[in-house]
Amino acid sequence: MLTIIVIGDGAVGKTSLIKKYTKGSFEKDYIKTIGAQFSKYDEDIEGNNCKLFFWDIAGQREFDFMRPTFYKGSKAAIIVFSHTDEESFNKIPEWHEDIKSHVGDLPIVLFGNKIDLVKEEDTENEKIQEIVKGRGFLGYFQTSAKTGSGVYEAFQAIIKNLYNKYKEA
Ligand code: G3D
Ligand code: MG
Repeated sequence: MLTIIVIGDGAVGKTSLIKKYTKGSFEKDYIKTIGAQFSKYDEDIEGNNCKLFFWDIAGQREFDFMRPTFYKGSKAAIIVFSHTDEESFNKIPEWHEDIKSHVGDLPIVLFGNKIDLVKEEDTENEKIQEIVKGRGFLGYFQTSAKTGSGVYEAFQAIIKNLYNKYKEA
């Protein structure tokens, strides 16, 4: 089982992205009181069945005490920000430090979601590339959970990375 945490500010599109990628076929559990959601999904990679487990951690800071439980056992992380929400971009370092403090170095990819709502030339690509390089993220993908643009490629990047890392184990 490969556990991937999906984090980022509220309303950036975490749940929608997971839904889109899994075509809604995930088994979903929802912890209402804390807003956390976990999704199980079976995927065939090169003919091998992989069990993916996505954590969609709610942004509410009052549930910070629950965070270590979520992070435990995670093998990779997806940090999501929205192109329509500058604050969600500015929070990337905080989310990254949060991951590092709980699980250390994990492969991380960055998703810039809601690309359908902005013009390409309005995205701050230099600033984004700077943070990707500076923090050693595996990659950056522009996604739209609404149109589906980029979603498959983005998830595949992290899943393939994990698959290659763990297939020998
Ligand atoms: P979260 O899980 O990160 O909190 P959600 O975010 O997946 O719940 O999405 C928050 C809102 O943004 C939802 O709108 C959702 O439909 C919308 N959304 C998510 N991704 C995209 C995207 O790529 N493009 C556009 N245009 N909208 C997106 P509602 O209105 O349902 O609250
Ligand atoms: Mg959500």
